[in-house]
Amino acid sequence: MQKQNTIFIGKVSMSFPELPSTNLFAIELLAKTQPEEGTLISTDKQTDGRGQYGRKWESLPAQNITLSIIVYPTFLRPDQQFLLNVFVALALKDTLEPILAQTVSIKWPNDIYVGEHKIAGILIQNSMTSRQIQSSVLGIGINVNQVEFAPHLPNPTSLALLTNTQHHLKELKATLCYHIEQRYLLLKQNQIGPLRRAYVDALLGYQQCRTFIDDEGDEFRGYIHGITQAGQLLIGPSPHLKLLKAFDLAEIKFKVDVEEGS
Ligand code: BT5
Repeated sequence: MQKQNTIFIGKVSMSFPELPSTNLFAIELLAKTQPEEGTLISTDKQTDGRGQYGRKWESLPAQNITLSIIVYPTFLRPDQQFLLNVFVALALKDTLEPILAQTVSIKWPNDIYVGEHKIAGILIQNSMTSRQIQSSVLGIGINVNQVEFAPHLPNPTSLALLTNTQHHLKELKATLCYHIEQRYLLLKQNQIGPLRRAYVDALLGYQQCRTFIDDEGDEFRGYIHGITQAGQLLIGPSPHLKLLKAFDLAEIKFKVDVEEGS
């Protein structure tokens, strides 16, 4: 894999043998100082990895990527925060697809999938005023060389499982930084239309009939048509019919049919 240089992402890099959570460390750092934009915090052993809504991210020591990057997207309004998910998810796709030589999808809103299996997760934590996003911690976990996972994880996979080979973590991190920077620069240049288009095109189940679970636990079938400005998922009853309903993350779960997967 080719190592690509960056201008600011990962130029300041802090690496720790062990941390509870790289996101937590980054948030604490932001409370104390103003770290350089692009500061990267990584650890070999994350003992209290966080997912969304208090969920956990589980990663065996020294086998995977667990890192956080600090950026200052002050050019975004609070109602545009979903665009941070968009650019980070696309950067992960850019990073993983050439290695895997197969399609990498984004399971709305921010999980990274190969087939019906989860290879990476994103946790973005923002600090904002009523007018702008002040700082953002981009937390990324990628399953790289781990080949055995706890049985309670629903559908994990890793680069090693998919390629039958071990991967160089430092090089992979450098490639990820490069793609994060490229996509971030597009966002900063206001290339919102192309970024949103690429995100929607990459959605797992886009324009396919899938099963969803609403906030009352009821299952229903529908077609993913895209996302709203705020990043809600648009689901319609047929591939073309324009009778759409927009769902927030808290309202809906996306059922993954693991048995259908790769
Ligand atoms: C995520 O949350 O997928 C976000 C994960 C972000 C992790 C990074 S690591 C560096 C940084 N520091 C942190 O503390 N966090 C970030 P969510 O969409 O809520 O998914 C969490 C769910 O994924 C869990 O409830 C499990 O079901 C599943 N899961 C946990 N670990 C996994 C793994 N290694 N591979 C696949 N699935 C996993």
